[in-house]
Amino acid sequence: MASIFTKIINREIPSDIVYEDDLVIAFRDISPQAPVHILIVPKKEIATVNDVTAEDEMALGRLFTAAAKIAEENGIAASGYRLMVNCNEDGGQEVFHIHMHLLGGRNLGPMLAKHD
Ligand code: DGP
Repeated sequence: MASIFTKIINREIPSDIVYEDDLVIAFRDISPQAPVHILIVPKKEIATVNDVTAEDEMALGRLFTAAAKIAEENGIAASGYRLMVNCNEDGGQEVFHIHMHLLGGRNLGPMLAKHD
């Protein structure tokens, strides 16, 4: 079954798309955790980082090129931002189609929540 992000890529589900090229698409997260929260997604449906192969390197490298462009366009390149990729349960992954979170527009604080 197609992932929810494949449905966004195919325009079967609406989203606020901010960038698209031959290999990746980027759209605003439905539940933003920061003033700028954009998901950058390879068009190829790869479930998790564990499923990445060498043939995916071009598309996955493109996530960074796109992130830099999108950060600049959203005015957060100089102030800074965080790029995040979650994997499986302990990583907090909810959508099993690899994606990079681009978060910024405020100071994001420590990288991880503190736990005992
Ligand atoms: P992760 O936990 O890393 O798998 O993040 C999944 C993100 O996807 C989460 O921040 C919410 C977002 N999301 C889930 N469904 C949709 C959707 O239908 N549209 C958009 N724009 N974002 C979605």
